[in-house]
Amino acid sequence: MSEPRYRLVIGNKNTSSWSLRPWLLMRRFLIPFEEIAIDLRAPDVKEAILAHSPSGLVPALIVDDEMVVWDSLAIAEYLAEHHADRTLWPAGAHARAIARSVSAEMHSGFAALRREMPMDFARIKPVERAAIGDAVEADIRRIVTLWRYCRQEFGIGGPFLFGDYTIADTMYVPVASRFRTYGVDLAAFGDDGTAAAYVETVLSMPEIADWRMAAEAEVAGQTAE
Ligand SMILES: N[C@@H](CCC(=O)N[C@@H](CS)C(=O)NCC(=O)O)C(=O)O
Repeated sequence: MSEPRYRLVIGNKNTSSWSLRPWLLMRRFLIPFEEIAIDLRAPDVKEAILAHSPSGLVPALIVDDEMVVWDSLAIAEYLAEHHADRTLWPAGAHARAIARSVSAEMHSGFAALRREMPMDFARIKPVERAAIGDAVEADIRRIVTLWRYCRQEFGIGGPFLFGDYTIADTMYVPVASRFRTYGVDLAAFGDDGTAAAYVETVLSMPEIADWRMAAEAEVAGQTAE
């Protein structure tokens, strides 16, 4: 059976955190795809996205020009189901259930962190500890707890949340980027070094270097405008 033709509709690499998730998942698991890039700052952005994605949001995955899967987590689930030979979710029912729980928690939660510290992948702009409010602090503390728990309970076989890289990591990579670019000292939020090491691990992935290069080019282009 031939591989499906995948086209992934994504937004700007510097700011579109939801786009980064399936992009990284596909790159990491060597699932070939073409990119359809939408400039989310363009005046006709809604029409441009709606030409591909019925939700009017990115990311969306076009399969064989026949169907569209939209929403980052639905795309991840679709790929896990259709590439069952690759462990996009961890092996083992217990680990899989926890990986799904932490992924869903990211997908539906951490509103304060997302609002106050939007992904700005290629710009370093540290925030003072005193400027971090209670709601963002609670989000950061919860993420540190969750990362420590996954690493300790399930991470024995490798440096990622469940050992090897899975969908759970893909969901949290944009958070790691925020901690880096906003200069968040995770030790001040309950980290014993585990979460800081995890940030280092995910941001050192070679696929992330490619994404960062593109994000930096975008930012340089905007500065020149
Ligand atoms: N729950 C969605 C969120 C998608 C989303 O909010 N995408 C943003 C970009 S990161 C978007 O398409 N914004 C375009 C707009 O609002 O016009 C997912 O997980 O894919």
